[in-house]
Amino acid sequence: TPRLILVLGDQLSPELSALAEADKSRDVVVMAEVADEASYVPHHPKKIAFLFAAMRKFAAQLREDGWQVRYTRLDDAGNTGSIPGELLRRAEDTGAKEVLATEPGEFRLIAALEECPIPVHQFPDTRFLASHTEFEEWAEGRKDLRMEWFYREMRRKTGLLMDGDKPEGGKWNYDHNNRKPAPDKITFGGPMQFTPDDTVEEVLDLVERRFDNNFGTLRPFWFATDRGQARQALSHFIRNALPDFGDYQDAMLVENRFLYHSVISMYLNAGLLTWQEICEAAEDAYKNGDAPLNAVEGFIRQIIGWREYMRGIHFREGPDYTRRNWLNHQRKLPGFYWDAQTDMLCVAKAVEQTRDEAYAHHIQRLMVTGNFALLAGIDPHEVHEWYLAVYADAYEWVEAPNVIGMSQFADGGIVGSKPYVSGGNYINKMSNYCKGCAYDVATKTGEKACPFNYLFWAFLHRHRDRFGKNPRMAQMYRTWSRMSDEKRQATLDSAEAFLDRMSRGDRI
Ligand code: FAD
Ligand code: DLZ
Ligand code: SF4
Repeated sequence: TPRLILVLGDQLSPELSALAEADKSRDVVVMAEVADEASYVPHHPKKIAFLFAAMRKFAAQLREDGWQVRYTRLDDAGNTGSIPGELLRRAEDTGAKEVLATEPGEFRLIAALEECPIPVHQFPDTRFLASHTEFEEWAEGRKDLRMEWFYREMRRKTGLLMDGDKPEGGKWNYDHNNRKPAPDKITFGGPMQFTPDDTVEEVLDLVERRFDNNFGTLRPFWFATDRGQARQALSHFIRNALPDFGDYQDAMLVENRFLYHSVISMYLNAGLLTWQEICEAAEDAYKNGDAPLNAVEGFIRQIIGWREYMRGIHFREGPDYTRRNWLNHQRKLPGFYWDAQTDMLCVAKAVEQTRDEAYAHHIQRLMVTGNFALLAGIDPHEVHEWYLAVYADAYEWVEAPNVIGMSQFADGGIVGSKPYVSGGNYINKMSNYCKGCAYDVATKTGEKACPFNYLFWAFLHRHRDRFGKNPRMAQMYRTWSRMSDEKRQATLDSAEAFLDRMSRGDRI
């Protein structure tokens, strides 16, 4: 009898462990577009279209490679609407008695497979560099789980940018060369864009029909949807943007949505690219003299460092992680996260581009929308659901540690040693948003003042008992204490008035 081989929408890799365990001559691959997966959060239409198109093309490739594939389209009559439902239906069709799967990236789906009436064997997802056990062993007994130490182990393990047992160039991390403010001119024209083929067009029509009310613009749709295209997008980045990636990693510009970023996370997370091919391409660029060490090291660190580390945290912390709320923040997510109707230009621009592209780069996510939510005391679970819905690269294993941990400090300091909060001056330094903003970044209190300015101090004040003793925040608390009583009071009054207006739904 055949066995069923489950391939999920973010498991589009020929080297997938479930496929490696399977027997092509006997087993049947199951892939399914289902309502449950498409609606556990209101995903951005571009995210859904990308996954469905990439799934259809991957299924066609598997058939060409000699696999039997049962593929369910969202509109198929008989679609049961869930992954377990489709497994049961296909088991009935084929007589299969068991399922081989690769462990999903979200606990809710892991649990659903465990509870499935037909036995499902979940094999480890070997597309990552660090296994769960390896991360556990690294984390075991450590007081603080700093990414940097984990990253060094991953450098040693892979040999990437290693000179024997020493890091290339003598240092592990070249970030002090990075983080330059936005340049006047960006020489990179942005990520490679692809014209939709017939498969993609068909999916776009489907998504338009079925997910018309979701936040996000579907067309123009330009993502790569198969491995070949994703590789072209990667080469395009390596050749044209990687050399400047390090310098301008933290910059933001009104008129440029991508700067020197790779815009490959959605491909990597869905399985169209591997971390190996990405990192090797970057390392080659350094070895051939095409890209400087600070750029290549910084880029490789994001992938074998941050990305793997975040996944480790997710699986170590468990399913309740997304419910953590260490700072007890309760405010509702304001409507402008969905309609960009705010006078704060930095926030409006980040939301607009998120709506149009299902993409924002790291500093927009962290220091604009994330920073604002944290300063304003928004319920971190609501923030988490927003991020999970709106970005094409978002799956809980990577989104939750970034949002709950890094951005909202709702885990109490597992991912970060201090919260990522700043006033308007940081945004002003790294971007040109403030020049065109209705608020004045140089003003600290009152109607015209940049809200980030007073919210920043009000946040520190509100959480003094939690952060007052943090040595990395001592300087900020000293500055706050040195302000005159009137200035402190004016700051707190401005913050309160602003948050009241926000909660009332006034335009702010
Ligand atoms: P680049 O800047 O070109 O970086 C290269 C690659 O490094 C990325 O493609 C990505 O694979 C990896 N990477 C970089 N930073 C991180 C990080 N912090 N965690 C994991 N991988 C990283 N990334 C996601 O893949 N999915 C998410 O849902 C997600 N949510 C985020 C939410 C918040 C609040 C923050 C602050 C960050 C989030 N990130 C997420 C991390 C990061 O912002 C994105 O990976 C990055 O913006 C993707 O764009 P890029 O491919 O152009 O990245
Ligand atoms: C995100 C997503 C969406 C929108 N739709 C599907 C789908 O219809 N079928 C499917 O197999 N996977 C989909 N996915 C990806 C899954 O939600 C993903 O595998 C889990 O969230 C685990 O990371
Ligand atoms: Fe954002 Fe403040 Fe600058 Fe306006 S002034 S763009 S709100 S940081």
